Amino acid sequence: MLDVVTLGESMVQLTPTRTGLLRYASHFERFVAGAESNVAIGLSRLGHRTGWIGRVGADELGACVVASIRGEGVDVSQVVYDEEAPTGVYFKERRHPGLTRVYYYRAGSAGSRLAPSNLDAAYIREARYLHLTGITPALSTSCRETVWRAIRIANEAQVPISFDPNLRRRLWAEEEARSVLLEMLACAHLVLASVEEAVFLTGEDDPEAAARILQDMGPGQVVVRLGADGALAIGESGALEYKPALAVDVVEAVGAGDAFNAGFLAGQLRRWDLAQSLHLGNILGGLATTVPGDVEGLPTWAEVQPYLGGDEMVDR
Ligand code: KDG
Repeated sequence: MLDVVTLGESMVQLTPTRTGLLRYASHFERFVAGAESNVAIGLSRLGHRTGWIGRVGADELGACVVASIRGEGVDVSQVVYDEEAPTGVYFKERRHPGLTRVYYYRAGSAGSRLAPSNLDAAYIREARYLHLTGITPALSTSCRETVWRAIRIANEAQVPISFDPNLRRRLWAEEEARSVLLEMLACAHLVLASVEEAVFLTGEDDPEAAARILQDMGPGQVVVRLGADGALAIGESGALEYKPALAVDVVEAVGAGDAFNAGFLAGQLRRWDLAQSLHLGNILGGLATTVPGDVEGLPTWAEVQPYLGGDEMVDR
């Protein structure tokens, strides 16, 4: 039995070693990333059992994506290899410290051809959580249908769904995004949104008020990530919790939301209360920003102990 099963597209990510416009970049670092596999990896580092369902090209980059995710201890037994479409790629452009742009080369990719027939219902039914994002339904009609089939499977088996809207404006129009994300959100038990997404979905600028509006739409728990200001959560009882962010020197912030989600979910899996789960989420979110890639900064369970008030910080 897996703690968290997730599905989505993961890609090879190329990041220039220097800041500036991408057109001038000639040296790149290669990473593997995807919002959903990032969450699975974050949980796996903390000792949880996770599985990632996705589709990659039957090509070298597909082999790279799967080897990397498998190497992090995530189960990849459900991955489909597509003979007819390539693995997606994206570039990060670090325009200057503080501004990162993302350029996707994923239209028609293998990941965007994920289809409902790729889902094994039994695999999802046995999970403690199904984690979904709003990226997958933006990729293609078959991806959107896959998301709805996964939601039906989870609902029927009473597997709670955690959902991150992960708004990606480069992938779809705002109106369509808002309507699909709200439909998905209504089926979720736990929503993990950034403050920008909470405002986008509700039209409400105040994060707590936005969280309450989102909760009224269905989910029992709503978390709003406030970036450098920490995170807040509204629980089933309606009580509000808030925890400040971990103070770190930020190198690059992409992936911090996924890391937070992994930490928060780990807290929930350990049956911690909302405040403790927020704290763990903030620890992972903060540590993820200390490196250029999405997942390299994610801690093991032993490594989070000092931040939880346990052991001393020097390891010798
Ligand atoms: O959350 C980080 C992701 O944005 C990144 O890894 C790429 O999955 C990705 C996406 O679709 O934007």
